[in-house]
Amino acid sequence: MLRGVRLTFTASPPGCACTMTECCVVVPCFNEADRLLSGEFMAFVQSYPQYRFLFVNDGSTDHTAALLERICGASDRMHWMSLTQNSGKAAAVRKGLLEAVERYASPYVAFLDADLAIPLDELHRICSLVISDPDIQFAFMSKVPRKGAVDLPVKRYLMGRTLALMTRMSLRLPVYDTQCGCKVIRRDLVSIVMGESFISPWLFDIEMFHRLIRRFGRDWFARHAREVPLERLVERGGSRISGRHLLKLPLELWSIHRTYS
Ligand SMILES: Nc1nc2c(ncn2[C@@H]2O[C@H](COP(=O)(O)OP(=O)(O)O)[C@@H](O)[C@H]2O)c(=O)[nH]1
Ligand SMILES: [Mg+2]
Repeated sequence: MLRGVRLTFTASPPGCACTMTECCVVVPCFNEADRLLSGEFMAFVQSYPQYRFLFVNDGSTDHTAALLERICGASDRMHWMSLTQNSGKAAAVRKGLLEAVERYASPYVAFLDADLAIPLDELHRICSLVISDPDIQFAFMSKVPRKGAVDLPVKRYLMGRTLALMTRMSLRLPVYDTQCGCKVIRRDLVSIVMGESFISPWLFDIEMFHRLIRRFGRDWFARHAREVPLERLVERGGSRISGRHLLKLPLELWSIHRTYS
């Protein structure tokens, strides 16, 4: 169910060929031809003129490119770009956000996993919160369990909590979950969090937090960043992260800690 929060709608600045939207949402896509719920994205942009989407095809080897071409042809607020070779989620999100800021005037940008495990009504909820409160410059969803609404498989929950504990020690911030696949940020902060390449393809979210703290400090974080617990999660399965990569995560976390501390 989509909540009826009204957003302010800003007119296009003179000389801007595109329709001004409040938020450009980047969706990294690696071999998503069978998983991408194109109908849901299309219905959402039709209902909510304040959003545009930029899909990043990350060197997919299935029919993702053809699918994106078809769905983006159906709306002037759905776009796609292609990376010539598979570069991993971090690089796809980074390139997508940099491109979004370059191409579109939206004051906010976001990213969202293609599988819509975090549904579009949740995206709308967090974006509405950010847009309506000028104090919030960065917001991130988190997977706090809620019986019957946010249920996580036990293995994933335990892994997530272990990672979260280590992350909290590294960041020295009272954050519950840094890894949820939906974050919204003000456009002027994109060059700070996305300027350099990331160390880790899957823990890059933690690097975003470190970069913000490095630039603005922890007090800024307390005032201008907001954690928004998910109200609904749709577990889709079919995770793209490999077992081999899971084993590498502690080392990557250590490397991130060493780099930013
Ligand atoms: N660009 C890129 N995106 C990826 C890659 N692997 C996964 N993704 C994207 O990252 C998002 C999250 O992937 P998913 O498999 O749902 O991960 P999980 O649910 O967090 O385990 C999806 O939008 C994927 O298409 C990759 O190698 N490259
Ligand atoms: Mg997923």
